[in-house]
Amino acid sequence: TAFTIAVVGATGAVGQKIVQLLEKKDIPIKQLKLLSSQRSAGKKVFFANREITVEEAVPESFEDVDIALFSAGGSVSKKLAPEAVKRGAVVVDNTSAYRLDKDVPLVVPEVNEQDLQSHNGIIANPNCSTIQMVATLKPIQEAFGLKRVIVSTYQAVSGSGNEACDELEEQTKQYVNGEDMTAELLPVKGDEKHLPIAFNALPQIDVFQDNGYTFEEMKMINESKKILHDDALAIAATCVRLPIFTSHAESVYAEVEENGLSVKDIQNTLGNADGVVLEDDPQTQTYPTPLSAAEKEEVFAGRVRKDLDNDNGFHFWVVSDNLMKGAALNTIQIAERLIQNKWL
Ligand code: 11C
Repeated sequence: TAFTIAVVGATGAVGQKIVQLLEKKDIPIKQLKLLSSQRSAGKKVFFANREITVEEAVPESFEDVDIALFSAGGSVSKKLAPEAVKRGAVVVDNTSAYRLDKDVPLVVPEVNEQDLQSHNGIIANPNCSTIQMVATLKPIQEAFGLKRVIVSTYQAVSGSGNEACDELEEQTKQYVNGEDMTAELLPVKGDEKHLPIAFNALPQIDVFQDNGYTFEEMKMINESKKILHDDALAIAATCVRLPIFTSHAESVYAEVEENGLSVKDIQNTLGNADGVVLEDDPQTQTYPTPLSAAEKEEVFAGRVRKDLDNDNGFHFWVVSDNLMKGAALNTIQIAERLIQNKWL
């Protein structure tokens, strides 16, 4: 069987990657519908050597669609995902709109594929910084038990979309030309105050919550508990935006239940995990970086060390392409598993 697939938000940073990956991967496609806001409708996109015109996404767009991949912001998903489901489509949603809903599975296939079975038409794709972290935490949790996680992130501007990449480029030119940098977007689009990202580090991704954490930090915390099926997990996050175009990096501290483990135990566990590649050799300065992980499909881990004070604590470094495994690729992999397992 071949499937009719709709990509909502087809002209955005993630949508473009989804279209590229659909061309590369082997999901049999009967028809590809590229949908967007009214503003981007009419644009042409190349797919499999032919031009497809992007159409405005409306409820009727989803007639006869089997799988709808949404990546056009939470409000679009809230409005149109139920319309797609009503018309018989299964939705994989890349926004935060449904992630914490009880009847919506939140899935990283290597971690909790089985959760897909209980879907009611909508499956949520986790936040990019959550996906790469849980890909490394799951094998550790399974092998040794997981008590506490503390993570600090080093995140790329493409997480904030194509406009943020343009802003970083522009500010970089302004800075090296000795001009004042103009900041109109980051840390949060639409906020009153903006700060330059070029040659800077912004300890704010998304809006602040009442508890002093940002929404991005709370996404990492709440989504990880849900995906790892452990509401009692002790977990805290600090999310920082850096002037990097692609790939998020994370410094992760994980405290395990089992006593007496060595660095080798953690390295072996990460090295054997599905979708994770261990790059860890201080002797040869081998460790992943945002540039080395860009355009790759896997999650890369390195710098595994034992905490100097807590025998059950380990530190490591995790890097992955935020638009690939962090977004478009994980979305496609969810669709692939739904098809392979006949869970559509
Ligand atoms: C960022 N993690 O880097 C965000 C982007 O909830 O899917 C992804 C937003 C989301 O800004």
